[in-house]
Amino acid sequence: MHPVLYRFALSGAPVSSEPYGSGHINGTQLVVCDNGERYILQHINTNVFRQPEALMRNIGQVIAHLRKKTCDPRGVLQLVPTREGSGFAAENGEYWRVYELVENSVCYQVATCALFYESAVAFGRFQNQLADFPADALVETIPQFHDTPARYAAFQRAVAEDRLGRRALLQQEIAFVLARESFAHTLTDLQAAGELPLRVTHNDTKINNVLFDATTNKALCVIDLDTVMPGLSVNDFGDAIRFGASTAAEDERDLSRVRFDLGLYETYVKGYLSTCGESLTKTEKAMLPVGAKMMTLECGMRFLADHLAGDVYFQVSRKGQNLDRARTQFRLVEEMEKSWGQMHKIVEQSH
Ligand code: ADP
Ligand code: GN1
Ligand code: MG
Repeated sequence: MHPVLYRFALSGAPVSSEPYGSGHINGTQLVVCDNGERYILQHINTNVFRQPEALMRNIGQVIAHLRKKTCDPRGVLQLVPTREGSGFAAENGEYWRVYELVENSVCYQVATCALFYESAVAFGRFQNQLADFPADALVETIPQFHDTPARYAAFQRAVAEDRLGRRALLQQEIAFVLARESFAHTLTDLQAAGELPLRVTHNDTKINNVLFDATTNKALCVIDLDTVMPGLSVNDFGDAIRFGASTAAEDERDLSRVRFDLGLYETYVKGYLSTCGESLTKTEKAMLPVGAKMMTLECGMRFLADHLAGDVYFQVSRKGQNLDRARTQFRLVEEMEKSWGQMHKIVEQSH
């Protein structure tokens, strides 16, 4: 048992603590107490999150706001304070937090169509419930996270540096990105012109960051709030599409298996707009397809830049994995471009 547990105001004495779930960032443990109560203990990864105290302030504020709008006790994560009343415990530069376990819940790594719809309902509700929260009160825990022109500039630097001499073999992929430079500015330009509002965004809108009711498979709540930051709603939407509306894994090598599934896209649009359609502006709705393509292109650029730099950010388990990842993203971008008219039509017909 980790001694830090005794600093939290648990309802009983902890009797076991075991690794739990399949998250890749934080260390997550399931804690069981002698009275049967169960908790989630998380060790915050301070290599990824450099400002853990600001991060915990963000989470605390967002949870408090969501709580005001949610009747279901399982509808929002609940932090367990330390005995001194803090939302986290710090020990020798290590940071810990405890959540109440959401009972009778399940987390899926792979989506079916019905689960994908439900995840859209959950992320839409999250956006809707936070629409009146002052997004600029949150700290940008990873600065310029979805500043696509800044990501583009970083990509250009990686190409220029060509640290491992890989550039010569990547002419096609590099040209693919360079041809889309002006597109990369679309959303940041609209934001600068005041046409897209700053929102509270989640920034990791995958299906495995939603808990579902184990009996009904209805979405209960959004978890993994570490990357909650000010941002653009369409980017959260876009990241969910990038990951969830592909027919293949992110690192698939056989590109003939990588398709952008318009049916899954439509499913997500419908679920998302069913819960947040009313709080999005006309421009935000119109820009949903742009968000999908932007997040896919941006992620592809990040993978390719990392491949050029020698795999320093995204972990690889085999040689060339970041290049494979970049290629799947570019294939999806191409497919979105072919379906561009339909992508817009689906949004127009869904609200
Ligand atoms: P990571 O940043 O590592 O992905 P998450 O916060 O997503 O960490 O948590 C990892 C896993 O732990 C989740 O996928 C989920 O299975 C489980 N989990 C996290 N919080 C809770 C909770 N409050 N109740 C039940 N399960 C949870
Ligand atoms: C990272 O850790 P994971 O897989 O949830 C990355 C995302 C990328 C994703 C691509 C903090 O997320 O932005 O879309 O990889 N998160 C961070 O697989 O950089
Ligand atoms: Mg997670």
